[in-house]
Amino acid sequence: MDLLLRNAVLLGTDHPVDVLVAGGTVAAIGADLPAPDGEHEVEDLGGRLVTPPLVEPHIHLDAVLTVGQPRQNETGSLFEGIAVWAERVKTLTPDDVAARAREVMTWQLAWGVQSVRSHVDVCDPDLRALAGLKQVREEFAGLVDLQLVAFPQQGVYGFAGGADLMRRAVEEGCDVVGGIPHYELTREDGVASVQYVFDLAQEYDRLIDIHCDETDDDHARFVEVMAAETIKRGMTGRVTASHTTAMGSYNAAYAYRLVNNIKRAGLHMVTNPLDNSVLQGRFDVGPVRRGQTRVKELVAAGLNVAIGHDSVMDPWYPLGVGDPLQSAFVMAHYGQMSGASELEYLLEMVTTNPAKALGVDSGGIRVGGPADLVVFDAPTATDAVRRISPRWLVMRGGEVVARTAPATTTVTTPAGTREVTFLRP
Ligand code: 17E
Ligand code: FE2
Repeated sequence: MDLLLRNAVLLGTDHPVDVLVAGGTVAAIGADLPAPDGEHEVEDLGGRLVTPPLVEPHIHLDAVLTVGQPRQNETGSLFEGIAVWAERVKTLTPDDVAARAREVMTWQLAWGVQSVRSHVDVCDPDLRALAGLKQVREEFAGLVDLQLVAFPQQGVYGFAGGADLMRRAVEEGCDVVGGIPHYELTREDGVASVQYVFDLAQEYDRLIDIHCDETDDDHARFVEVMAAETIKRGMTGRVTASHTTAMGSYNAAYAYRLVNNIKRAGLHMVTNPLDNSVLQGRFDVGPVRRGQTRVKELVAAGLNVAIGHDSVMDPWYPLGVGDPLQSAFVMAHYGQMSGASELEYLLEMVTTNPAKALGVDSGGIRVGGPADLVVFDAPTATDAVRRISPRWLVMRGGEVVARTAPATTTVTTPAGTREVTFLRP
């Protein structure tokens, strides 16, 4: 049945329009559209913000919901998180992974996320996490597009058999090749691991997404290797560098040269403000560095920068509900993106920008495009970020797949009892 959405404020505009959804696509957009002839429904969105689907470019679905298992991360550092996870990996089963990932993907869909890229730890001779995530990829087909990254959490060369496991994981269905050069045993191994990732990706025609320089060590310099390999092999557009937090600690002369080379390479950059705001700076005794990549400089250089969530309740980050708007909210603070246009841009950093990195539809809401969209219970992008507003409605292929009835709050004062919406009257 056709659906006419009235009074939708499309992202980047400030006046309401009507959107006609027919046959799974957007059939018309305009002011006061006439109702279609055939059987149809009409829903008035009352001036709510409508965006393209949210895209999650970086999460570890194999680890979600494992916080505290088998023990807590007492120091809160990345490295203790990796050690705790290695213990938990011993008891993984494909069903255990699938059950946890299925739960969080359902949460993500409720927030409007319709494409997800998940890293999957392949440092396991039985590749149990991959088996579990392949099962949920199948289950969510047509609803949430799930890309799987072969991710060597313990290192390609630091883990016995790591290189072979990477190849097997790619052969067994990973869409993307990952890496962790800053965690390899030596700098030389780190460089070799990046080259191995590029070799595999070329051999199997896969995309690349490397955890790169996720450390406060200003000597961690593997992003330059990624940029160089991308340039030399002509792989622009197919390569993403994730985390890259060491960039926040580089001297200005080096950073200047590096940003230029990243630009030449056209790397997609993914920053993960939730995890890295708590993981980095753990060895500083004050002032504590923020430990994040140079988001504003990368955006100013014209690069595609997207925001990732990274973790939901795992050894690295005990919080999270899977909502990219929480990541965007923290980005506004941690990255000081509080200017009016920066606040608006945060919405692009969780929708169209990650879509480009993943190579999924990033064309926005347009006539003839897919009827995949998200309605925020907010009149503007800034209000959506400020209130981390619920998703009123989520549509995929013309079908409503999630709805949230926002809470109502009433307050009683001597002036009487009234409802508050946390919007400027
Ligand atoms: N593994 C890693 O190396 N870094 C992270 N931030 C997470 C897992 C969450
Ligand atoms: Fe990560």
